[in-house]
Amino acid sequence: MPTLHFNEHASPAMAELDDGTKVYRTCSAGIGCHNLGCGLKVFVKDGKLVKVEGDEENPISKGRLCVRCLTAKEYYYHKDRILHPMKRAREDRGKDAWERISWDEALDTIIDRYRETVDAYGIGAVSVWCGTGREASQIHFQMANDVFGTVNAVHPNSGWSCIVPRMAAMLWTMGSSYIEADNSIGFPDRYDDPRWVCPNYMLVWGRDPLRSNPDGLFGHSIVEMMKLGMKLIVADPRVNWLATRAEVHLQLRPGTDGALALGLLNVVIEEDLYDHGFVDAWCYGFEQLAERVKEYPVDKVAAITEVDAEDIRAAARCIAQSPSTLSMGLAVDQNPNTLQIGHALLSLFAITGSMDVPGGCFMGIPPIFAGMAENAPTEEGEGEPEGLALYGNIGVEPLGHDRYPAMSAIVNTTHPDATLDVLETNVPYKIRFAYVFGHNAISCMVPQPKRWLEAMRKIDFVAVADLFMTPTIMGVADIVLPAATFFEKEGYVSNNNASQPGQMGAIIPVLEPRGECRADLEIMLELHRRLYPNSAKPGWASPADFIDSQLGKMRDVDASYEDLCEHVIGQYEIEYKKYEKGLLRADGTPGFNTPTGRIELYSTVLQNLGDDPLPYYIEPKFSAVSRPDLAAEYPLTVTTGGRRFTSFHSENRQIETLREIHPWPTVQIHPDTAADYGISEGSWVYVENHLGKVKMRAHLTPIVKGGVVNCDHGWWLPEADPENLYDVFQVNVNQLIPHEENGPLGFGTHYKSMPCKIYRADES
Ligand SMILES: Nc1nc2c(c(=O)[nH]1)N[C@H]1C(S)=C(S)[C@@H](COP(=O)(O)OP(=O)(O)OC[C@H]3O[C@@H](n4cnc5c(=O)[nH]c(N)nc54)[C@H](O)[C@@H]3O)O[C@H]1N2
Ligand SMILES: Nc1nc2c(c(=O)[nH]1)N[C@H]1C(S)=C(S)[C@@H](COP(=O)(O)OP(=O)(O)OC[C@H]3O[C@@H](n4cnc5c(=O)[nH]c(N)nc54)[C@H](O)[C@@H]3O)O[C@H]1N2
Ligand SMILES: [Mo]
Repeated sequence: MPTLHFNEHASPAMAELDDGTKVYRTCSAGIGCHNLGCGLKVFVKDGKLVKVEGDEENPISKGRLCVRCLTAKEYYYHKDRILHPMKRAREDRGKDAWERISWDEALDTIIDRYRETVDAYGIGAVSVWCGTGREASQIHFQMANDVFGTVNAVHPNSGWSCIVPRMAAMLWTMGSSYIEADNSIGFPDRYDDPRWVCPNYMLVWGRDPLRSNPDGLFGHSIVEMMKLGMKLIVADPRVNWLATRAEVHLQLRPGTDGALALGLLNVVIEEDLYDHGFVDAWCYGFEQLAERVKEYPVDKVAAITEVDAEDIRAAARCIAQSPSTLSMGLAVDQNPNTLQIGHALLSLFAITGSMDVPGGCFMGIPPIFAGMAENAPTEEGEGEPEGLALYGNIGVEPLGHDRYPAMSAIVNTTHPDATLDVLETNVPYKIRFAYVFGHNAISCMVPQPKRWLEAMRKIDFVAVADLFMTPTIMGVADIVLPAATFFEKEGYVSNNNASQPGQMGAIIPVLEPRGECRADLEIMLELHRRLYPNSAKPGWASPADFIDSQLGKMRDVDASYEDLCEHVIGQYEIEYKKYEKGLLRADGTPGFNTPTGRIELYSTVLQNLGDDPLPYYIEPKFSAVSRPDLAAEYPLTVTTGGRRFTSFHSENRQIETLREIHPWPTVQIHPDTAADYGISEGSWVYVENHLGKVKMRAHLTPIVKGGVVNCDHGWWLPEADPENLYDVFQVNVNQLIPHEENGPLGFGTHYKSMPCKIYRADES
């Protein structure tokens, strides 16, 4: 039985209008996005892009589209797109001194420099860098391993503070891959399916899904479920749209999430609101957890978090009404307390009987079943990444895993912060070669970006593939490759690699590549061909071939790229209550995929990794409580990164319509706080702390908590001087974020809770 469901009544993948305009149905993989696969109708006439609209027949987005896709025409035709490969002499790094070259010269140079590096210094000197949410990030680890033969895949997000800490908590304590709020995404008739139950409550924690559509949750599905009766509890220092509609808004002091989560557990256990049957049958360590949460009585938690004690009690009583569900976001990761916050929140939903039930928290298929471990070699050596095997790198650990061994247990990249240490010290060895794709470190991902810029400049050779020039390219690259948009290439989108129920959608090339642009996958296959001319590796002949082989590895996805192209989108279901049916464990027995076979409220995995097996609270390291000395000079708290519709990280800053909507880097300030500092609406201000300062425009709004300011992230000014790196160091808030202040196992950091002061720019 095929598990991928295609709607046989849907419109064809392409229809022709009377005037000859072709209307293609396809899915979006961006203009930078989280792989949800919003449905698009792309209107093309005489080979020219006319407009993009939402596809009403897409079962997830149902015709809705955000402003980034609606302005995709501006993006595709933008005058600043990189259209040809280019080179620059190493001594000209930082200068706008590019020379156009052919693809052959670009690829040969990359290969020559790669071979020279490996011959002279060994494979360790090679690194492959990537960001998030684009095709490149789908293939990053695999290409580092297979094509470049290195274990040093770099994703330099301090403390891997994006999804990975949440996934670690999910895997280690619940034995699950990604756990998402059940929004009936896999059923063709969605909310009408009788197997689905509407959650009583959704706890939205440090996430703004209406804007971010993150990690497999199409934000608007929350609104759809609210219309069906679901109520909200929101934990966020800002009154975002969802918070204004919540039964209880827990407007916590940034970074105190751990205390709040433990306080909620305290109420649920103290008031006996938990599901005794489920706890007795399926949970491990309840007594110890109950002891631990006694350390977090509500009044103490209220004092730590600045949330009213009655609100904490009220929220806990709501959440305990099973089935309820959890939508937790980036604020969980961007905190050194991250694993404990994740563990505590998941435990809350476990003991109240909302784990893996209809309308609860949907447990993902463990990686062993989901094809996510695709690059793991078998015992026979089959499927070993060609490059890794050639260089004897099988089993070698990426940089930084000696210091942070827990990283190895969840992800195949170097430890982000340890990577900067290696670059700065050349210990244990110097990194000399970097291939970078889909990633703009200096504007967006790294904290203390001036340090990273200097450190990356020490790398002997850097090649970057991107669609636009960026501060990172201008600062460090020697070769630039022109990347293709999703209009110009083959691809697919899936919900967490089919470990969650959801959709599998085709990205269909509907336009000729502009200039000499090429898809990242195509570039990688070409490098592979040139590096391994005798390779007959199945699945590496063409992008479509590669996509077929990827789909083939996913559980039960019995479709080819051609099938996807024909039907545009398919959905697949995954069962509820998998723990009762033996669907979570490799041995096929009922239970959870943890060492004890139960949900581990007391985590034997965390214990083995050297951390406390029970959740606990860490006060943010630079808060007024921890550092009164800093607070004297920097009395406010800055939180960063709340998503905007108009940008995907540092992308889209050159799109005129989007800049018209949101023209400048902005800091949101409560009007009372602004009045204290004589700041008026629209004025330019500095936000500063002991690490650096940044200039932004003030927006006075009561949606931020008093004493807290919220800064945009990912800013640079494409219109500014390239040789001043597009003013990135005036506007990139990451100058206020510290390097390597991670949690005990190396996860999380302070992107969302740092001290600062704020003053008018004309006063400086
Ligand atoms: N202060 C603060 N900093 C943050 C965050 C925050 O909340 N606060 N969020 C963090 C998070 S969660 C993340 S994931 C990181 C993201 O950081 P990054 O993933 O590095 O994101 P971008 O800066 O947008 O860089 C992506 C680059 O890829 C290019 N690009 C787009 N599509 C393609 C493509 O198909 N091929 C190629 N080759 N290039 C392409 C874009 O033009 C852009 O230059 O930022 C982190 N930084
Ligand atoms: N348009 C757009 N969409 C995106 C992205 C983008 O750049 N633009 N980036 C993508 C990526 S890579 C990611 S990881 C996701 C992230 O998307 P989300 O998980 O939604 O994360 P954010 O938007 O950073 O923040 C969500 C909320 O956290 C709140 N918050 C701030 N500090 C704290 C705190 O200390 N505790 C709590 N509980 N809440 C806090 C903010 O006020 C904000 O409302 O979005 C993805 N989607
Ligand atoms: Mo992210």
